[in-house]
Amino acid sequence: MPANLPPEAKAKLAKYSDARTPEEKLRALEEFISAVPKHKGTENLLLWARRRMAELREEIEERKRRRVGGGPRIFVEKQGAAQVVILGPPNSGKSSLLAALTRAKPEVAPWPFTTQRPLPGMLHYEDIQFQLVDTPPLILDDPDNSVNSRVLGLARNADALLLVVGLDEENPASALRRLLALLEDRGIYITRTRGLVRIIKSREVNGIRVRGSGRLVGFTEDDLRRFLAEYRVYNAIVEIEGDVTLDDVEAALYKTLTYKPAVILLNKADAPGARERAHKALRAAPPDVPVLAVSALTREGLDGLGRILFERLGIIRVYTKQPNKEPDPEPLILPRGSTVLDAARRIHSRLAKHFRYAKIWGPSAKYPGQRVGGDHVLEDGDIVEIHAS
Ligand SMILES: Nc1nc2c(ncn2[C@@H]2O[C@H](COP(=O)(O)OP(=O)(O)OP(=O)(O)O)[C@@H](O)[C@H]2O)c(=O)[nH]1
Ligand SMILES: [Mg+2]
Repeated sequence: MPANLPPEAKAKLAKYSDARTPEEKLRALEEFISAVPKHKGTENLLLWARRRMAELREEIEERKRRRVGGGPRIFVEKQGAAQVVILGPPNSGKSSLLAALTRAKPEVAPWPFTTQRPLPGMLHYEDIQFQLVDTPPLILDDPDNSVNSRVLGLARNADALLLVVGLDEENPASALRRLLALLEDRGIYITRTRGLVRIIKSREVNGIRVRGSGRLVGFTEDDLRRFLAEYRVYNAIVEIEGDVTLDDVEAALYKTLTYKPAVILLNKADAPGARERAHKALRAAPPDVPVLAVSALTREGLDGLGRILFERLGIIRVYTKQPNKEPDPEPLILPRGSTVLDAARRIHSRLAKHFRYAKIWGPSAKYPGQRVGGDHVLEDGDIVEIHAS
C-alpha cells in the first residue's frame, strides 16, 4: 500500500533524492522524517529513512577516517570475468568455500565471526576466472547492524551473489528466508520476476517515458504520471522489469533497486540430518534461483558451480583475431545478446566508428569465416575478425 504522504513530505523526499552529498541527504532525511505523519501506512518508510540515515552517518564517518588515512576499506577491486560476493550468516562455511574453490587462504574456525574483512580469490572456469569475495557474516537477527550495511554495500557492487547457509544449523530454511528478506529489504533482488523499477530523472526527456521488458500491474501510464508528479518527478525514464505495482514505483523513489544473479549454496551437505533440512530449505528458495547442496569439506556438489555462475551471469566469451593471425586466447566478456559492434566498441571506440564488416567463426557463424555486419548477434565461443576503414 503506498504511504499516502502529505505534499510536504513528498517534497522532502524529492529533496533527498536530488541531494548530492551524504551530508545533504542526511539533512533532507531529517526534514523528511519530521514531515511524515506517524501511522501504520508510513511505518516501513520511516524505518527505511532511519536506517538510511544510519548508513549515511556511517558513510560520512568512513570518509573522515579515510581522509586521515587508514581505517578499514571495504571495497574490493574487481578482477576476472565477474565479481561474485559470498554472503551468509556466521559459521555457514563461507570462508571454507572460498578456500575450497580458490587458492585463497582465509581464516576458518568452528566459531562465528571469524572473518573480519573481505578477501578475494579466483575461481577458474574453463579459460576464464571469476573473482569470489568472502565477507564478514551477515547478522540476520539484527538487520540494521553496521557490518551488515557494509557487506550489503559489497553485494550491491557485485556482479553476482553466492548465498550460503549451513545445513548443520537447526533451521536452515528459516536462515535462508531471513537472508533473502534482508536482501530484498535493501533493494537487492535475486529474482527477475520481482517487479524492478529504476527511475532515471533527466531533463533531457520530456515527460515520463516507460521502457523495459516489464509490465504495469493495476495501474496505467497515466496513473504513473500523476503519481510521480506528486513527488515532483516530471521528466524521467522509468525502467521496468517483471510485474511492477505502484508500490514498487514508490519504493524506487527512495531506494535503489537492483537485480543480482544469485546461486544458493546449502553448505555442509555432509553434516548429519543435512538431507531433510536441505529439502525444507529448498522450499524457501525462489523457484527461478539455482540451489546446490554442497560441502566445502568433501567438495561434493562444487564441480558444476563455475558453469552455473557463467550461465546465471548471462555472459559470453568472444575471441578477437587479426587477419591471418591466431585468435587472442583471452576472450572479451560481453553480455548475452551483444553484437559485433558491441564487441568492436569494447576494443576501441574508433574501431566501432570506422567499422566496415566482420568475419566470424564459431557457434553463431553459418560457415567458417562468414562475413557479417555490425548488428550480427554473437554467441559464446565466437571468433571475430573486425575490419575497419
Ligand atoms: N562438516 C562440515 N563443516 C564445514 C563445512 N564447511 C565449513 N565447515 C566448518 O564450519 C565452521 C565454520 O566455517 P567457516 O568457513 O569459518 O565459516 P564462515 O561462514 O566463514 O564463518 P564466519 O567468518 O564466522 O562468518 C568451521 O569449523 C568449518 O570447518 C562443510 O562443508 N562441512
Ligand atoms: Mg568466514
